[in-house]
Amino acid sequence: LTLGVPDYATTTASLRTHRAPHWFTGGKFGIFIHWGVYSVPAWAPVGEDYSEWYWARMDDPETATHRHHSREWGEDFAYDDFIPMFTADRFDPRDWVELIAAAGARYFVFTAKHHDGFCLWDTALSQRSCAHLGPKRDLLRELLDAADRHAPGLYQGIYFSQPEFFNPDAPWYEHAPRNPYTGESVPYTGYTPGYDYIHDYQGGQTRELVELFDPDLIWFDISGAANDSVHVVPGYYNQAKNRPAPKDVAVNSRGGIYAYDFRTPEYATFAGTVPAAWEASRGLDPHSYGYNAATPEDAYMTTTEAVRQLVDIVSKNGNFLLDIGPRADGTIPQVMRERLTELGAWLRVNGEAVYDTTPWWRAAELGDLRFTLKGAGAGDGTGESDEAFYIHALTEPGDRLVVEAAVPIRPGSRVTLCGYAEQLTWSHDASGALVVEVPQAARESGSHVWVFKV
Ligand code: FUL
Repeated sequence: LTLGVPDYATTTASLRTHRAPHWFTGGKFGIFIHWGVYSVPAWAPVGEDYSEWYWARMDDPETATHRHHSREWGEDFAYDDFIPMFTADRFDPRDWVELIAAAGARYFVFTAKHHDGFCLWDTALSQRSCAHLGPKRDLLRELLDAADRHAPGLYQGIYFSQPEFFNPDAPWYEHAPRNPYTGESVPYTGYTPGYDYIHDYQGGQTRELVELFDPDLIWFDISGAANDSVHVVPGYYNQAKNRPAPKDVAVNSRGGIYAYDFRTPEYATFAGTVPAAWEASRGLDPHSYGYNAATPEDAYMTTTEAVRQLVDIVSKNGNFLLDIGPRADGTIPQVMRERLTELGAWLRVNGEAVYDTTPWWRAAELGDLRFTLKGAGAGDGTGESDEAFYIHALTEPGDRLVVEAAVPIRPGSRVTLCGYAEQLTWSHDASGALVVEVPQAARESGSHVWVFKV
């Protein structure tokens, strides 16, 4: 007797039975892409604010962005005047997905609509989109098609902002359609007015994204008391589940309901291991997801910092969603390309200690050391199958690595360093700490984070 899996119902109780899929919890590393009209001004006070918040900031006379805007573009230049300059004329979706795959990411998340309400797909519910304005192309469609063809292993995520800054139909902005700072009315280029914002428009657009693109993940943002998630998400789960070839999908914690697959700390991580699935995101930029042309190259996260962050997060049971901000023309700044390429090179050598691992629940961290493990009897010293215990040194080890923890190792266990061919000699010192001899050649063969395998 085989029982069918029941459909999800439109209740949070039902939605709370859903879990983050294995491709997500095992995937560990994704690339976030923030791209939109805000990529035209591409400005925020460096290290302090998000460039994708440009519109909200430029209208507030108190802000550095307001001063910058008046100086560069003039008081009368409205945010929507940037739309024609969002050209995407050098957007090469194949290049993007190949770069993401080469970075060793297992999935990506693309901003279909950010808070400015400008849609990067051809939505039937408004003409405020890249299909009718700016590039006059369906950018999301092009990206996902390129991923299907050129990076078929990558899982595809869609970011969707539930609120819009100045939407004239939005119920939660009592000042809408007025600028909250100046009281001026805000023209809203391309938007088709008259919808019930929550049910017809926000909910409608989410349903549309599900039906048109069948994404592997929905990354809601901001949420709010008013949302239609309890009606939209079951349809999404059921569509994935009831396909001829069922697939597992994920929804993040920002859809405004207490039912989600993973939590989403932003420019932050957890101090210790957290059992429920989570995903930390941040930009390579010191404090922006969208491109900030004012950020000097040396302020970007280095590859070493990014690899350390990835390892730290994974050792605590999280995923790392690392963000890039392409330029308005669709090119990806060289500094971002370099970081991603170097991350990929590190992951090709050390990825076995990252993907599909679990944290070592007994110790998330020990100074500069982190731990992950793999396989049922991981680290029991039998050397069976791919069972392994990994020690990650976040800084270059000296000639002896001392691990003051109850590492599962026993006589006859082999210790190696990922990327280095020779076996390493190990012992226990008088206090019981594991001591691994690390010859100079071994140290020099590593970079960013050194991974020891027991
Ligand atoms: C936040 C947004 O306000 C930011 O602009 C960015 O999209 C981040 C991932 O989520 O809530």
